[in-house]
Amino acid sequence: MKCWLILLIGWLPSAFAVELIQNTESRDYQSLNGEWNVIIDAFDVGDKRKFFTNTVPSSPSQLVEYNFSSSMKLQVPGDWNTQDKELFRYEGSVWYHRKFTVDKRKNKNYVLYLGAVNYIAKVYLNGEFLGGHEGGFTPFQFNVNDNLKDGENSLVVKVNNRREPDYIPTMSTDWWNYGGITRSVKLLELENAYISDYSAVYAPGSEPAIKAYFKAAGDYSKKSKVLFRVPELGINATVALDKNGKAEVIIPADPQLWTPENPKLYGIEIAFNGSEVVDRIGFRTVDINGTEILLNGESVFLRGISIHEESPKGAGRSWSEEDARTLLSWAKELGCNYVRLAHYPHNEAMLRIADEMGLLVWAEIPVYWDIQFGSEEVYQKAETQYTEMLTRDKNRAAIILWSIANETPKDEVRTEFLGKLVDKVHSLDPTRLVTAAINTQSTTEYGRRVDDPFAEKVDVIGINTYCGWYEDAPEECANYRWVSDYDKPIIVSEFGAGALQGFHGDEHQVFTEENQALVYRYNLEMLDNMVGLRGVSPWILKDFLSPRRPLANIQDYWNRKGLLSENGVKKKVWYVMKEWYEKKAE
Ligand code: GCB
Repeated sequence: MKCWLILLIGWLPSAFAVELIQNTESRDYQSLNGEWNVIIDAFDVGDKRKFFTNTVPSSPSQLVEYNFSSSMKLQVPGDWNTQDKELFRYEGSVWYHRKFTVDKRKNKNYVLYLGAVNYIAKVYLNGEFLGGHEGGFTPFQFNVNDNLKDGENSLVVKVNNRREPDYIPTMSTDWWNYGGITRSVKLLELENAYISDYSAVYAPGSEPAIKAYFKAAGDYSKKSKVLFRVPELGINATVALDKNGKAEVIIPADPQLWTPENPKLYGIEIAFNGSEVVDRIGFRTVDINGTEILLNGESVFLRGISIHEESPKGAGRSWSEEDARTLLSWAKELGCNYVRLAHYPHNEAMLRIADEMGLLVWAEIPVYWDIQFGSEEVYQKAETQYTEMLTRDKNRAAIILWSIANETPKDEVRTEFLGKLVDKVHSLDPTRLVTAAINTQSTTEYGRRVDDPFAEKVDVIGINTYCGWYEDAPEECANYRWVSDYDKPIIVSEFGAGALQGFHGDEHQVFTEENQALVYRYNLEMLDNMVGLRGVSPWILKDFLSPRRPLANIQDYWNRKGLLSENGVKKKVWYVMKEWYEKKAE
């Protein structure tokens, strides 16, 4: 295995890799979603046997020990675990294959885009290796101009979701390790020169403006003019690219600012070299002042909920707009103006719909628990995952918080690793706040003290605390007093308790709906007394699958801390939380 890993590092920077293309939905593309043939390869024989060549025997005497066309089928996008019983707990390699036809045109750039593959992907087009990707929740792409054929093409993706110590996340997580091609696959047909990336942000001041950035890719040497329009703001600007294909402009404009109450999005149009990209972007500012979080200069309290990217109908990775709407509508119904998208980058639809619905977002990568903080290689992986997420999502007004890590040990090596990542994220995006979920507070006579030196580095402190569940009796939580060594806003990024929906009993019997509600009531009293508290995102919207939750007849491999059951039935605690948010919103 190690040997394979060393090879892997070597092939990651592939010659075909291109920089991430902003807003692929707005480009011309052929969807490669649908049915793919797959071969389960538990012992990894496929590389040696060259599954990627999709060889069909040319005579009855030729021995070929695989055959995609007669093998089982899986839907893409989709995790494999919930599509086939045999794959429910499978962790290993699966080879995916599909054919597609292209009417290949001259002077175009063809880019193969994969929205997410968990965790390692190796991609082959017509038998040729395009490159690989590591990291289960961010997009990647390859230029396929040279490999793409006019007519029929054969695409093979080897996917491996085995957990390894030097991965992010690493060996243990409290969620299901869904494998597969979990988000959309597209063949983009772009012009010979195209705008690969752009951003538009609000620049406040006595003369407010929109600051826009454009980056061209492909053969842009002869094309240097970008047309940037925001019709509703009267912006119609021609922008010249520099010799590196980049441009930055500041255009006076006074937009209506995006807020959860009025999530105003402006249609923007970017025309370049005969094609146009359109987007909908909100403009707002976010800042801190002491223990306040300021949205457009006004103090805001974040009424939130944590969410896993799991189907509203039960098990399975969700990826569709429909699922995103259901999950986020539940958050709205609860009275939220904020969601914590745990514990990894969610699909793009979640962010776009959060923009549309007016839900502020905490986004994060799976630097979760005890990863290999001492390894420079692992650090580079974290930077890559962050850069990929941030590049994809930087135009979403909803995102105000980039979270660096979740519940990491309080030691120097980790603090150095995370501190470096904070600096990196700030340098990539100076317009948003950086946070982290920290669970390493010291105990005092009256409660807890926030004194983790890493808290020094972040703008907003996230606290995960399970008073009344993993520690202390529920009643004790009400008397808890929190003190912080830092004059910074605090978000209680997690608290909670488990309950099996429909299981009723005494308030002190664990896993009853009554007990869960009791734990919440006392925790909410604790939060009412918390100095510097500027938001909460209880754990969690709905029950989710986890291999760490084996208790038969109660958990059955579901983490039961949802306010909703796995398929959306409300537990008593839902109403406790909703009532608190109603009061908070007054
Ligand atoms: C945590 C973790 C979260 C778990 C949760 C739990 O602190 O951040 O991923 O699922 O606790 O249920 O124990």
